[in-house]
Amino acid sequence: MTKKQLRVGLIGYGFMGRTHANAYTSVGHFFESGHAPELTAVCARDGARAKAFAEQWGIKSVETDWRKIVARDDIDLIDIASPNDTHEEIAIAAAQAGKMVVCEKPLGRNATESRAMVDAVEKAGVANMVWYNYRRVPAVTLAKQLIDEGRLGRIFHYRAKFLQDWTIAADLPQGGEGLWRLDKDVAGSGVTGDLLAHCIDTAMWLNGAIDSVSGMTETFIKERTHTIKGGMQKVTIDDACAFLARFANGSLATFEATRYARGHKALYTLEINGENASIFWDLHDLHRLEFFDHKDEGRTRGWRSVHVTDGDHPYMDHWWVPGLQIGYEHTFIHQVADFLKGLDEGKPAAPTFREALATDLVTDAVLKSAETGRWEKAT
Ligand code: SOE
Repeated sequence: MTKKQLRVGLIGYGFMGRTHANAYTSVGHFFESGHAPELTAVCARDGARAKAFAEQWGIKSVETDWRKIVARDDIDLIDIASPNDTHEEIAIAAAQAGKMVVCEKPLGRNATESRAMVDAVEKAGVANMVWYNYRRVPAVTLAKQLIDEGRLGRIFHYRAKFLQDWTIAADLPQGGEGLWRLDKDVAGSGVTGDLLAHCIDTAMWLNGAIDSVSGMTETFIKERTHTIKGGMQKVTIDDACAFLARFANGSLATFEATRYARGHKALYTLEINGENASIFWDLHDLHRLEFFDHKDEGRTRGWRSVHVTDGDHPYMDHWWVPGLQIGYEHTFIHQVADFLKGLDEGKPAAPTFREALATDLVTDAVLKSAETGRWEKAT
């Protein structure tokens, strides 16, 4: 098959830049598509480090100004994997230049920025997608299939949490590489936009729209030294957030995220309780889906642990033989595979910018509710 080249300009070489670079590099070995991605250029402010990254990943060209990469004729797709405060400006410029745009989550620092990004890609008519990778864990995609098939019946409860512990130390600075997530000006918010955004995206994909929320947040360490601004500066991100939600389908939900759960590094769990069945999933055991089906014969009824590695499980026919697991990095490969499939079929891969805006409307409503002390509409 003659493949259409998809020349990617990657902006950012941090943790997410690496997950994306790995996805573009690997996808063609495992998934068939009429489109072949090629990492054409990488862009980051630090030229020497961008060059080292380019050498490591076999990328021929390096830029240090994102405007240059956006203006290049030999780039079809701009991939934004740089900190959150850069997303809006780059995405809008890329769309105006007629490039396809994919963007790390959260789309914008708030829904106002995200809306402007949605408008730009829709006006330009360019393909777009936001990297919400946890949808592409095969066990989570299996949960989606079971829900869509009606196996759970009416859904009563949704429960999600994302727990970390990496910011407990009071002498951890804010700002700069790796620590911009603690700086509200750059990140937009703390755990709400960074961690709960994942939980909300998965939740609305599995269980439909969230109608209203009631949230609380806390900033445990009030001041930290600032790597860029210097000196002690007030910390204005939310270190922890918990919220209640009502889904449009009538189900009730609890969500929690924190960077202060000692001992937890990235514990993302979700549980859904329906009339007929329940589902539980845990990122630390990501290849398993726990499933309880009330229709099972009574004496042997119980939670079953499905090892989601068989050829009839989502995505798994592209990998090894049944029983052999895949991991975190594969979720990004799946996301690129779905994007390429979308290009082949002329159907956008989810979540598009517009679909991801819905998540930012929820996170904005949660943060507003934490301030007002009232329930807030999330749509
Ligand atoms: C934060 O530590 C973080 O890296 C998030 O930014 C990612 O989106 C999440 O998947 C893992 O945790």
